[in-house]
Amino acid sequence: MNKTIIVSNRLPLQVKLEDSELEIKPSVGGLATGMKSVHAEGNGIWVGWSGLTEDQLTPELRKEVSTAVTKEKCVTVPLTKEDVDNFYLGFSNKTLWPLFHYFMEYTTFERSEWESYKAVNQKFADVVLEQVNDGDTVWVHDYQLLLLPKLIRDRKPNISIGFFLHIPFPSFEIFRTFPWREALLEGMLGADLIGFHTYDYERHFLSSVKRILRLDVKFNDILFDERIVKVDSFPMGIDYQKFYNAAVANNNQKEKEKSELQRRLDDHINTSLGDKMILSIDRLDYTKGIPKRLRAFEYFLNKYPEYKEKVRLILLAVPSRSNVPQYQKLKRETDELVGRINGEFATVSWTPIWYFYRSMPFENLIDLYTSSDIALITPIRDGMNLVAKEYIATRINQDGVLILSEMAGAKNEMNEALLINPNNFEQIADTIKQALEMPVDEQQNRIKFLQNRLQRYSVEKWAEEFLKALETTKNLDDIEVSKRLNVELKQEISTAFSTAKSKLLLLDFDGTLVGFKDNPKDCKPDEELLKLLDAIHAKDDVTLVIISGRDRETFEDWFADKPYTLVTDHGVWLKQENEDWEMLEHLKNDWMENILPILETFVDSTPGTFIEKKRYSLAWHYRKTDPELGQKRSTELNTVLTSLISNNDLSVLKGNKVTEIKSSNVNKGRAASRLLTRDHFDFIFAIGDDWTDEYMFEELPEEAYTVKVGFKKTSARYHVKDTLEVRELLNYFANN
Ligand code: GDG
Repeated sequence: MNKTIIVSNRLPLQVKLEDSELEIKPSVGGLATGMKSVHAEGNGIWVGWSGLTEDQLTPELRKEVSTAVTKEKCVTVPLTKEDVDNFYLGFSNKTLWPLFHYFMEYTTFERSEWESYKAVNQKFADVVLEQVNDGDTVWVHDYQLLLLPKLIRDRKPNISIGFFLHIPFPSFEIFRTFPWREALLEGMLGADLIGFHTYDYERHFLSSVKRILRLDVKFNDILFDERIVKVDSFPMGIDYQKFYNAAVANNNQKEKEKSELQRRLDDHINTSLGDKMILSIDRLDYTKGIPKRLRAFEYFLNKYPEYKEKVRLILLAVPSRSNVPQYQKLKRETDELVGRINGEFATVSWTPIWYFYRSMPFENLIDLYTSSDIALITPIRDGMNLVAKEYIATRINQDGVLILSEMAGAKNEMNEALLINPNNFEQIADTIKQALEMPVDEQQNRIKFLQNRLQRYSVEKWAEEFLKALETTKNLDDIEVSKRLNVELKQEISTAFSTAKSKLLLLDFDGTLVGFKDNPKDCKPDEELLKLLDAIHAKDDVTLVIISGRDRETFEDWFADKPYTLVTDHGVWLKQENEDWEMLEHLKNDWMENILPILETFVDSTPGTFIEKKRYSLAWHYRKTDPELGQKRSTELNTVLTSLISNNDLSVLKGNKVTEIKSSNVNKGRAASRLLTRDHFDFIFAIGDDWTDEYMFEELPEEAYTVKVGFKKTSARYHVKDTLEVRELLNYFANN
């Protein structure tokens, strides 16, 4: 039976060591809830670190942990203290976390920590690989495990892998500063589906993939390593019913059932009727904008002094990563600010800020959510922010106001909240006032909308949608229109080649025999290639043709003494062994003087592009420019040219990062057909990588072996991965 393996840095368990005694309880976080049904299903398991390092565990304790977690269908990844220091506190939290949240000034790039990050991702991979079988699904979570999808894929290519990032993916301008950026992207691309909270993060990721790895992206599909990787956004929800029900229970509880905190809150509400409570809850993290929020509250009290003694801010800051220096600094800053503001504004009967630096039990969280009139949630940058959603779910009478930062992923689905920019104190102060004065019916109208959505798109739904999308990626192979040229097929072709009496090989040059370079002039055939071609040509009854869009002059230079048949300029010129160049198509080139100035304006407005002038065609190359700009300009150029060339026998050919204008009645297909009429061939083989080669594939008889280089839509029968594999094929012919 196939299973789903969930992988995250931490297991959904709290494992603690108190006086050498183990204490293990299930954790109650959003992810654990969302995954509950997935995890419980069939023989699903969860892989992660227990929270205790190897040095803390005696062999007996290790066994005990293992037995206890196995009962919960979990498998631990053993980490040493050094791993945790370098991989988790170091690289994850001092490099990736600040960088992905746009805190460049907090980001450190330590080579040793990167090494540890790689090694620990490998440790996770080793544990997953012990558990996984073909047909299983693996769902990897978050920024600590960005390399894991590839590490699993490399060893188990046929399993379904999903990856979800819980934090923002930064813009290309930020991401490009990261020294090991290629490795991170490639790590993530090991997955079949990559999910983000919002479309913005998705778009930033695609932009980095295009610019850094220079991969082809079609809508939200990435063509990578002969696979299609899907990218999409799945905004994470909460366990709505759990929060709603808890709020109902809180509302119905009798006096003696109430928590101490609830009693204190009630006392306060009853003694200061009409006064309002503003709630703020976060982990104490610099991304959450706590100091700015405090300053904005101070600004509010100064701007609207009539609210002094009438409003109170409850600040719950949950301790987090307290051994990372930036978090220690933030703690000091928060303590000082609270002290200063309270000192400045407090009266005998009123303290403006109630500050809690601790984690509270769930029931106290509900006490706070249900007792507060306003939630003030103003992160500077936040992947999603579940607290905002939880506050809304607990408002059973649909009263209350949510003030939410535009920088939280949650704002996309929470338009009915009052959205603010966390850096704009004026706006925050005015919005707090607006919230304090908002009529109840308006509060209810807003909350109703928000609740409807949160109820529908709960965390269970989120997990379900993600897995459904992952399941559909399994059918993406159907898009593949050519068959992969595997070892058996290569042998079949090679045997057909050796037994045939008269063989025709049509080989495209750029992107097929040699890889692309920034400048097409640098693609000169290398010694190894020439040796291979010589060996093939030396065989009996072989007509070896290099058929290319290159101009005659270039090939005359590169293949000066070579006996191969050459077809240049997409089929204008033909050169056969011991013969002169022959013009296959009679062409004019007087149209060039009209088209050239247009291409020049495109070169001027698109840095990095250039024109290649051939005798009978003009090519505009845009491989070196920004990929999105290149794509956009090539579409524009196409429009301009189409209207201009309609009356001239010209056509526009879109090649691999090149647009070429040439005579309509010239193409590689026509040239190949002519060659076919000159002899009788009982073995025909054609290989090429781009659009211009499609003409050739289409013109050749059905029994011809046609091969596309790269994983693209094609009318060829087969495909190979890259130019390296083309060389391998040539070796088959040469050594047959
Ligand atoms: C990351 C991303 C993204 C808080 N204090 C207490 C407590 N909590 C619970 C809340 C909420 C969770 O912790 C916090 O979740 P957030 O989403 O607000 O923030 P991060 O921890 O930074 O989470 C974030 C999230 O991943 C999910 O993808 O939304 O953007 O940064 O559920 O209720 N729970 C208890 N006591 C507390 O004192 N029991």
